[in-house]
Amino acid sequence: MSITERLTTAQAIIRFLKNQYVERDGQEHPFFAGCFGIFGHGNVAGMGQALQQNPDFRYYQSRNEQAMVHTAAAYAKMKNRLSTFACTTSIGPGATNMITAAAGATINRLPVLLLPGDIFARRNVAPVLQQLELPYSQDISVNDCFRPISRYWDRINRPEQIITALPEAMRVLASPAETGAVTLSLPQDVQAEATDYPAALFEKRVWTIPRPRPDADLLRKAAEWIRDSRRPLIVAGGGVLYSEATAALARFVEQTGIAVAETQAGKGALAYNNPLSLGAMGVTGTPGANIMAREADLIIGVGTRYSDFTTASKTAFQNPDVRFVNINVAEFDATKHAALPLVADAHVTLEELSGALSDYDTGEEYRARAQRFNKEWDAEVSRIYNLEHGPPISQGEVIGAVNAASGPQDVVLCAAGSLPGDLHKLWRTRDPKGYHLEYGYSCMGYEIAGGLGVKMADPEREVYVMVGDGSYLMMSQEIVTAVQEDIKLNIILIDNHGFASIGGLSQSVGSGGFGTHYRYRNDATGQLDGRPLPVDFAANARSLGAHVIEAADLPGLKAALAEAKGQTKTTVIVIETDREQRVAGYESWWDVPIAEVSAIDSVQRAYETYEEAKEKERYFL
Ligand SMILES: Cc1ncc(C[n+]2csc(CCOP(=O)(O)OP(=O)(O)O)c2C)c(N)n1
Ligand SMILES: [Mg+2]
Repeated sequence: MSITERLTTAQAIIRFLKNQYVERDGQEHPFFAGCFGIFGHGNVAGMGQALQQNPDFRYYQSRNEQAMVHTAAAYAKMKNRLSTFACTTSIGPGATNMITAAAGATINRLPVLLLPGDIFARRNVAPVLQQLELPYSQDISVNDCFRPISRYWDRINRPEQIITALPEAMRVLASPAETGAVTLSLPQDVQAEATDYPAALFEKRVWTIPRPRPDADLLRKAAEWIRDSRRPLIVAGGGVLYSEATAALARFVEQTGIAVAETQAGKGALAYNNPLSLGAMGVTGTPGANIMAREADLIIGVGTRYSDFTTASKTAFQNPDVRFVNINVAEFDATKHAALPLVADAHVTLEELSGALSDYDTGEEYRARAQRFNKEWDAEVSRIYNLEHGPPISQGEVIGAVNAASGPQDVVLCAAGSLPGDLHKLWRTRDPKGYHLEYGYSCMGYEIAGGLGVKMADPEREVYVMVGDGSYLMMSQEIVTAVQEDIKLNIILIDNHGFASIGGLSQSVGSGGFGTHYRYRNDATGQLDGRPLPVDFAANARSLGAHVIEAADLPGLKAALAEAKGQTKTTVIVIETDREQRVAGYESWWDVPIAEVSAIDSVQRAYETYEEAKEKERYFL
């Protein structure tokens, strides 16, 4: 007779999760660091009860369901996807609050396990509080909204269904190619129901994260393409970091002399001062990266999904003969741009390519040119770091001060606004995990919640969360969670009275910044162009339990950053900046459609330049 154990569905889920491990390169890691949750009637008696009786699977409280998924995703990103959190919520709004961050996790290819409560499977008491009723079906709840943004989605209508659902959930979460948000919808009655589970379900399982090698013929061909190219360029994406391939990349680059441009997720793949580092690529890129990309006859994309910010809306690669070799563990990404696809792990593929290219070098001229770009860019960064603007000072100076104050191992973190572009260009990254940008979804509100996840993943590093006033107002409440867990974040809050980023964009499309300032409604104009709104960010952060320092100028900011270093609790530094003192764009373009007809002259003019620029967009077939 097989051995069974009588548990509720929720208890069995926790028992299973506790026993899941992943292994890569011979090293084993527990896959789940615990469970974030906010309780309501949809999970308090099910998952809540199960967590209570499993204190070794730690429960973390959050202020907002979206935030806790950001935290889990940031944690997973920092751990190179080898570990994450589960997230439990009530039904209805508690569940759907997770959707925004779940989409972010899937887009960024980061594993998170979502366990939203769901309406009664039993149905007799329907409609329950917070239930969506539809006249045409009883088989739908708001949790069906998770389907398009989940890499695996299931609804558990009977306790025994988890016996087959949980291993599938793990297969997807642990797969470098498939990973993203995984949703198991848990009807509130089913969570609390018990059955006899096979004991084997709870045995320790180790999921091996493989390092698939490329097809031998394709690898040979890729080496030929590289040998034949005169102007190759590597585009390094997040996959380089997740695969822990940065040292292999540095060796490959040193050996071959091929220069590297980095995407937002790939920044840090190469140290900023490596002579073959061209820095940021694309819309928010450096002149060197964008000029060399424009001329390149071969792009070697490593672990990149080629977002429009990387490809400058498909205008970045202008050489008529350009070809692509893509190294990617996901076939979906490997085949983009009609590339020669090396569907494989970045680390082992770079090593195999190194072996196949022992006779290859880009040559002195190429190397010298890349090095010149690297040096010139560093001088430009220094110029922007030391602008001596204002006060209010410039955002570039703030970035310079934070970079100087942070140690090489420390982490800067950001997600939305004008900061990501400026950081992509200006941050001097000294460690592969030193730069953490959520720029797949660029979700305002990720910053502080994400900072929490990074610090939980690596408490030894100082974490510098850089957040705009707009993002802060959208989601800052996780300061409370940081205080609750005694987790120290350094939060640099940049107050520029609204949306510098979208304000600038609005100007560039001819709309003059409409709707992007934080100002009172003006009775005279009827518009939002009155006095500035009187938000007291320092008082706000202090009220949540943070230590707060207000800085008025650059010396004040530097002193604040020094003081923050000595602090043991989460510290918020508030600094006002001049939103009009922007960092320029360099040799790139972004497709933001402009009104084809308009009553406003500036829009008409912007449309004409837009039409012209759009002609550079290419298909790669
Ligand atoms: C959740 C969400 N809503 C809207 C946007 C579009 N958006 C991008 S940046 C931005 C403004 C950000 O303002 P702030 O944080 O103050 O940064 P700043 O632009 O001033 O640098 C907006 C609204 C977004 N990225 N995320
Ligand atoms: Mg702002």
